[in-house]
Amino acid sequence: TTAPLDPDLDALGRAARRVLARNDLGTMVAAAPRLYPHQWSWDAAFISVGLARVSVPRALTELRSLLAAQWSTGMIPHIVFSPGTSYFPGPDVWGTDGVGAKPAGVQTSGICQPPVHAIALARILRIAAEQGEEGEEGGEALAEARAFAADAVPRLAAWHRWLSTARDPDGQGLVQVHHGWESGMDNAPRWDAAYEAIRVRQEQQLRRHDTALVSDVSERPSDSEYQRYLHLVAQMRSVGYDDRRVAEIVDFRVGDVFMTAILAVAAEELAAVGRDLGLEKEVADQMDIAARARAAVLASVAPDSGLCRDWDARVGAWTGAESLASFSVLLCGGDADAYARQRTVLTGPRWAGHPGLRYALPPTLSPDDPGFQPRTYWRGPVWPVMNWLFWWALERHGDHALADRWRAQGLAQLGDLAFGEYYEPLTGEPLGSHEQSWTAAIALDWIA
Ligand code: 9WN
Repeated sequence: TTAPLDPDLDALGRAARRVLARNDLGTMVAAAPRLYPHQWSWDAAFISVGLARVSVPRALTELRSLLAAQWSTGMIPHIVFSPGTSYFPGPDVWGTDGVGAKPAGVQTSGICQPPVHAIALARILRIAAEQGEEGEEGGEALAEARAFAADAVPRLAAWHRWLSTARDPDGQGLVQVHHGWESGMDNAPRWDAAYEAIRVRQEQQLRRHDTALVSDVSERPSDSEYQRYLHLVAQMRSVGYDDRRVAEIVDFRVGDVFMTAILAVAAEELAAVGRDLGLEKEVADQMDIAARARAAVLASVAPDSGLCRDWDARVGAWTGAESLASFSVLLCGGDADAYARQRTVLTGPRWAGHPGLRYALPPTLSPDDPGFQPRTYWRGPVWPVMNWLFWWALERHGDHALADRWRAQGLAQLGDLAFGEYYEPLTGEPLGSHEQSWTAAIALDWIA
């Protein structure tokens, strides 16, 4: 079944609210009802934007819960575990309980995810302001959001600082990830070379639930991919998740251009919020972080293709595998020519303009790429939440015509009311988890 081209937006909105309400565990929304029964870092940020369309206070609670799990280093962990539900790898595998940097009383993983949180905070403040100015009728939401922001800005500033220091030990400029999970694009082909170089000496017992929860195991990463994922977790655990030690010993250390582009815009969004609240101390620092991140993204652009590349820090070489992340200049801008060139390729027949696509939206890999797998996770499917992120960035750059087109196509895709985690780009079939929270959240933001 595929969605109609003119979805009923009222029905879509009602269904999206139901998904968020059903996945709400109280002070955190599970990323998905069965597959991901905990709070995920970047999911929580996107989810909070959708929640703000329903209730600004509930949206703030979502970010407050996540920030309560922030490590003293500044790192926001990629999972905050809810009690008593199953997911593999769970807290026993991560073994973060004795780690001094982790706040007591919460169970978390020991890695991070892309820093979209300040983007969410700025958007929530905007949504709150639409309900009324402070001190005027309807202004309670904005008052509450601004009070929350006064507390959140220094925390998010520390998070960004950690990314730009602890995660750039060589001063190369790109934010380094130690695990594909940190990129949020777990098994994207851009990580293949780094993963292939890993020798797993001791296979671990896999207690996966995910493969039983999707209709077809090929929608998920393979067991041999999971062995590598767990090998990296074991390495980080063996040195107590100490930033410096991990950077020395871990078998995966890649400068992630997409994460860096997100940091550039998130730091600017945070600076703007800080300025608005009179928190001048943070503003200059965040603008520096943004400038450095943006420069690193632009320096990654390959002269021949015009596309962005990641940096394999262990090998000391660019890795140029083409993927959605190759278009990171569309997120952070900074060079009109580079932007225009990437925009032309991404909207052209190799990508979102591919004639075989059900909807004219960018998939995670070009259908013309020999490695294109239309049903397999980050190796081909189209992810609604990525469409929202690119839409948001296009709007920010004033690229409204394309933004409008992608929003319309993105809404059409969601008209099936499945709220798929990802979609088969050629047929429009929902894949992975259904009732995925961030998919419902971005639908609510789009139709507001
Ligand atoms: C591992 C929750 C998360 C997303 C990621 C997505 C997937 C987890 C998994 O689900 O990753 O973090 O178990 O596969 O790749 O982007 O945040 O929705």
